[in-house]
Amino acid sequence: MGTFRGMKNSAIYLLQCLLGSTLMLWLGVAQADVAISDAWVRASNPGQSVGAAYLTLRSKEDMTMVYVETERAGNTEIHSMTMQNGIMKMRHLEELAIPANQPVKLAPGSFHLMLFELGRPFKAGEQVKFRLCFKDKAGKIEEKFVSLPVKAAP
Ligand SMILES: [Cu+2]
Repeated sequence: MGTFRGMKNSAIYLLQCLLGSTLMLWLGVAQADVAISDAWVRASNPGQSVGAAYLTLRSKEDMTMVYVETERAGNTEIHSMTMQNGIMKMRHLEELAIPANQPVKLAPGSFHLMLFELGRPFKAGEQVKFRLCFKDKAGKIEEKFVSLPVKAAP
């Protein structure tokens, strides 16, 4: 525990992240020291296949968010959003940097978590579990489990 295993293993850690949390527990992946606030999932309508979730991330050390999943969506991506000639453009990011002591805000009109292949709709008042994976400066993967409340868009 706590020993530096070298950059070579970071790809293996990331693979563990993709393989799911049961295996993660067996392999002893550390809990990420990242604070989460202002977190919510946008309420969705029946038949809607795509949704969004928002949160603010804070870390005392440089961290990178590399993977997000929830059991309520078939696929989850980190997206950025910018205006280009009056048109909203979304881009899929492989990872999102969280510089030390600088909150990174995922909010409507900006960065967000895009949720694809939704099953049942997100109803206001529900809690939705997410697993977030982060990479620290040494390349070690750490995870964090959070429950996000569903809210109607403001
Ligand atoms: Cu998006």
